[in-house]
Amino acid sequence: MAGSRSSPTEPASAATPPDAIALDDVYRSLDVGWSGHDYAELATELAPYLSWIRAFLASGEPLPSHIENSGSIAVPIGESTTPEALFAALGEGARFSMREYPEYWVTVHYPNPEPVVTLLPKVLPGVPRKLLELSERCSHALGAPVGGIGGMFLGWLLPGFSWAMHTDHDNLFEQIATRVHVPLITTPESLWVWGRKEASGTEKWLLTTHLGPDQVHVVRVDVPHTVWNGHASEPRLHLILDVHEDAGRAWPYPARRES
Ligand SMILES: O=C(O)CCC(=O)C(=O)O
Repeated sequence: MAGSRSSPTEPASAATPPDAIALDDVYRSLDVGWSGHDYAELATELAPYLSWIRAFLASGEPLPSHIENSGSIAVPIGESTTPEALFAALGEGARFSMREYPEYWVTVHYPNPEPVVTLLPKVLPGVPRKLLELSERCSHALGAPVGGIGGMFLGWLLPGFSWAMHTDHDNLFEQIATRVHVPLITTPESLWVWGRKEASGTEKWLLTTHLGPDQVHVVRVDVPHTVWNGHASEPRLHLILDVHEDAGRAWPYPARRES
């Protein structure tokens, strides 16, 4: 189970903190048997979500962010919900602010020191058929449920955006130790990063990798991590699915056999 997994960043003793993370300890590439055509169909079915993101960005409305002239927007996929219902489900500790627009709400909350911006469309087109198929294929390949209502979102990063390094298994809003990422818009300058935080708060980036498009990537988020869109002008968009390891198997998953 998730609680028994080893942490590659856990020091053997306080005197010997790790100075490296092996990719195999935190990442898997997953073969779900999809072709480029399948990924293109998925992208087409997700197009309405992109329209909302682009409309919000074009509106000139403020995008709260800890990085000047940059930012991130998350958009849940699946069933329509209201900000009140979304955050009520998380209990009393969940504080948020919101702005209402004709087609969506934009909420801001603080699971970590930086603001997290979520765009909630008022009327959703339902779960795209290809996304259901992808979730089933991922669930089958991993042996744990993947995605589902509340566990599927799009993550848009403006150029220059990066989170502070964090973990997700231990915070009120997430409680997820492993995620699936499917890059929809990306450039080689967009990186996934694992590392550690010094006692002083200083971050050490120990391992970086680019998650390529038209592929399914499995990443550990119970190890300190961040993402970085290092491109000067292009955004990055990933489809992100939670892996519900409490209801199935957990890390480590077998490594993919290269043919
Ligand atoms: O890729 C993203 O947009 C978010 C990744 C991340 O930091 C997370 O899943 O915790």
